[in-house]
Amino acid sequence: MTDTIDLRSDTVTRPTPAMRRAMAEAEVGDDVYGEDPTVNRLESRAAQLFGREAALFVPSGSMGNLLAIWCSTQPGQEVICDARSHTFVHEMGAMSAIAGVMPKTVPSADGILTWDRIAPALQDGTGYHSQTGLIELESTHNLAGGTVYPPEIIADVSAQAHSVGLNVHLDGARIFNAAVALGKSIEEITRPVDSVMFCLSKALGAPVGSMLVGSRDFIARARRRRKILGGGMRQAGVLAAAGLVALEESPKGLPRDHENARFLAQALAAIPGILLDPAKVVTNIVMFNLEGQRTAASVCDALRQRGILASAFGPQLVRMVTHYDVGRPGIERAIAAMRAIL
Ligand code: TLP
Repeated sequence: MTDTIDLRSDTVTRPTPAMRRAMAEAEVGDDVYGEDPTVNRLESRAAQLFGREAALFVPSGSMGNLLAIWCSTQPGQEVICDARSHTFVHEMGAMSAIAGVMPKTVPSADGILTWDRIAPALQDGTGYHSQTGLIELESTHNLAGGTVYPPEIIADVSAQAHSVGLNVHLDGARIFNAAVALGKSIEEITRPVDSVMFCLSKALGAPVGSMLVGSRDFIARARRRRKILGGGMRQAGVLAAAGLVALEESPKGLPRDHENARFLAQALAAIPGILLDPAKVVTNIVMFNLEGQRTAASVCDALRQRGILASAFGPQLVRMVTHYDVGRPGIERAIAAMRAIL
């Protein structure tokens, strides 16, 4: 039987042999006492890579985004975010349930919020209105198909936000993919924002974990609130060890994932019944719409029968994500299956 090709997400990767070795050998302590040397090393390294004062290891990207929102707002405020942002669409309403804030969604082209879209959504808290507390951006943008914020837009939105006293949080779950696509350093592309969440467990391939980076005060607040959420992880050095390998080793594999995504997108775009602009595929996410009566669920079922896993992200929206566990032959199998099905 041939192996399953799992393109549902880049979260499905298994730890590399180097990660498993590092996990087995990790020096550990109790991180709730701040005594896990490997977690401390990971946090220092992340802060250094992003040019920040401090970083916090968190169990998931969702928790990292929630902590960032919670530590940057007051209950009753609004968070301006893209209408298709992960925080709004895929985080279970956590910002409202726990931080007590409301998402104020703004539609965008390709997931990229520009200041001219944000400005009309700002509210100063007078009269009947709640107050804007934070602006949240996402790069790469998941639901828009892995699109990348142009650095000048991040810089402009941040400068304008700061001029009206607002902070900007970046959901950079796949920020390393953005850096590779732009050919720039992580520090350079994230410098203008106030906080960044990025995932070790997506494109970088670590089994578990994400990081929040920002100022010392902000991270100290986030550390207390991580404990409130039950996110104090004790001997988490075994996980942080894999995260350190992911940080140092995995970015160099991302260009290959991006090439595979481009190759996949070009082939899919040529299949009748698929709506996809391959020019927009610049990282590792391939999103496409189906034409006519076909549903995403039925196509994903048919793919599954051929040993290919993809995700239905809407009634007719399908997502495939490339990652290091799937090489070119796997991508070719996925293309052949889609041709056969459609
Ligand atoms: N995204 C997952 C699913 O939740 C959709 C995926 O498979 O892509 N921000 C962005 C932009 C994300 O794509 C994700 C995960 C998160 C945050 C949350 O990370 P986790 O899953 O670690 O909570």
